[in-house]
Amino acid sequence: MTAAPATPIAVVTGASSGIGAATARQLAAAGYHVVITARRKDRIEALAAEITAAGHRATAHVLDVTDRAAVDAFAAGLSDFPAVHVLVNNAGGALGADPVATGDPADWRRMYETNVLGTLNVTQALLPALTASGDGTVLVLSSTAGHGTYEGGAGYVAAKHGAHVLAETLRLEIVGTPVRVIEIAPGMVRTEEFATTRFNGDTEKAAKVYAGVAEPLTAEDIADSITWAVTRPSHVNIDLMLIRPRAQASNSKVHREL
Ligand code: 8X3
Repeated sequence: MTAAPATPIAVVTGASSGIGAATARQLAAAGYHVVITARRKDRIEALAAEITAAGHRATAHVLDVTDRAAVDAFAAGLSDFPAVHVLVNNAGGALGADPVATGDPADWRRMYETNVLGTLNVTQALLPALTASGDGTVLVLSSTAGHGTYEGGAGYVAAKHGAHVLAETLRLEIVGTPVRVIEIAPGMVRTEEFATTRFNGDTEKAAKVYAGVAEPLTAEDIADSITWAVTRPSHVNIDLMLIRPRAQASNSKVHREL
């Protein structure tokens, strides 16, 4: 009798809400043992319990992707698993929407730290395990903000361009190894926290982002694309998928019914 193949492991960062949580749910349903990471312990533990109750596999691990020592310790702990096949670098986000003339450098720094250095930290730490799996995937959640700018967006746009460049460069550098690099670049996605965090808890400003837009994308739409991309046969590399709602023609051209 041959042994059953080990369940593939998928690590998802920033999985406490939104796209990260939806991705954890969908990858678990697709057969991955998901390792759910984020800073908020209660949220990721509740999500892991929900996924487990649904008959799938999940483990929660508190992690701040900007803390390199914590990331290294997390990666070392993953050696309990036989192999790590997928890393979804989802942790990140936007802070502020001020023009360049008045933007807060602290917001810019924090966005670079989470969106770029956070992705760098986790990718560097897990690349050996992903390579050792013989069939690894590094997925970077960038944004349409990584592919064009808009007024008031420069700090976030600069950080997401950084995430895009990280993905594109890594793909060049590791070609020939058994690891592919996928970039998913969503446009307007309405999640419970993205815009509220951006506007420092101001729900009125956050609501304006989606005002009159019939159907912004949902976290589930993006999780669906992520799950599709990572479940393609391993020789197929979806380099980049740029996804917008039908009502959004560009970063700044949005149809609103007001
Ligand atoms: C989210 C897209 O338009 O808020 O990554 O920059 S946008």
